Amino acid sequence: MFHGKASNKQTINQKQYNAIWPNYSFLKVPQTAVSMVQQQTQQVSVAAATGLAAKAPAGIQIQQQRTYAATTEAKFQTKPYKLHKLDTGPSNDVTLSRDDALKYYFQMQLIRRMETAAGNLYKEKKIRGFCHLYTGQEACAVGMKAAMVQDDAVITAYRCHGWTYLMGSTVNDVLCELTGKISGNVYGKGGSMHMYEPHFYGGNGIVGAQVPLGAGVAFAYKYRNQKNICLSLYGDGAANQGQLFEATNMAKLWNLPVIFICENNGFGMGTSAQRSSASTEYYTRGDYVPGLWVSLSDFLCAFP
Ligand SMILES: Cc1ncc(C[n+]2csc(CCOP(=O)(O)OP(=O)(O)O)c2C)c(N)n1
Ligand SMILES: [Mg+2]
Repeated sequence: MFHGKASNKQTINQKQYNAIWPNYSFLKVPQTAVSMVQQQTQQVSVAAATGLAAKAPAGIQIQQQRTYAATTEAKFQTKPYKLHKLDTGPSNDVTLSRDDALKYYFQMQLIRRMETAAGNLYKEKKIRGFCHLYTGQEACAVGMKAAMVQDDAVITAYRCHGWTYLMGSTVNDVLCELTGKISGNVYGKGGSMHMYEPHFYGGNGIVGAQVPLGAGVAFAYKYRNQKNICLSLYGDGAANQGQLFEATNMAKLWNLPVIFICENNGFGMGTSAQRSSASTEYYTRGDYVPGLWVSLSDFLCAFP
């Protein structure tokens, strides 16, 4: 597996690439889309910075309503958690510093805008093949990334553009990958579903298949005595796959440092979770494994 930022990326030039993959090099690098994403995200972020002071809780003095420098942190209550085989859950009280708030808001805005650009490029037929967007689920990835420590790993299904950015790629890397360019995350050969970064194991197209792979990454950590975890993400549709239960069994049996995370967006290819699942309480599915339900849209629920 090669990574977008790996030094071996420079060893192949456009001429060599064209010789091997002639059909993929006719598209222009979508520079307009890239700069549009960056510009728009910057503007929204500045607007957010000015707005944060207005939301400061009572007791925090605001010197100037229109500057954010006066407010260094704010306290929030998360939406309630639901617990499975756990006596206590994480605290509902979260304190967020101004710098962190702006950083994570920026990341969520950037992913949203990058996905909008990707959606437009798809409609213009500049993205061929698959294009699964993460619109509406940005808070999940940004919250989880905020809680991860160095060398923690993540593996997900095919909605991977946002994760690829969070794990180290640039907007340019992602959009070039989507449009089949050599400057893409994996030389334009992976496309929407197959992007990678160090400690990011993709981007996987077979529903549910990434879950046991995530358990495998966790096994490697345990085997090497490395104090890291692997986040293994899947959807509500994938939740009914047999391999999930097999992976959960092995993970519990060997006490692997893995967290299985079901991102329930309510549908699997247009079929509602209620129609496909006998139980939609996915956080209890692990049976003997503790589970936690958190709001999909509340970034603060995953905040460390
Ligand atoms: C093994 C397998 N079966 C079927 C498919 C076709 N397929 C692609 S996406 C999808 C639905 C998955 O839904 P969900 O897990 O909820 O993910 P979401 O798209 O909602 O993120 C299916 C059945 C596939 N890719 N792999
Ligand atoms: Mg789904």
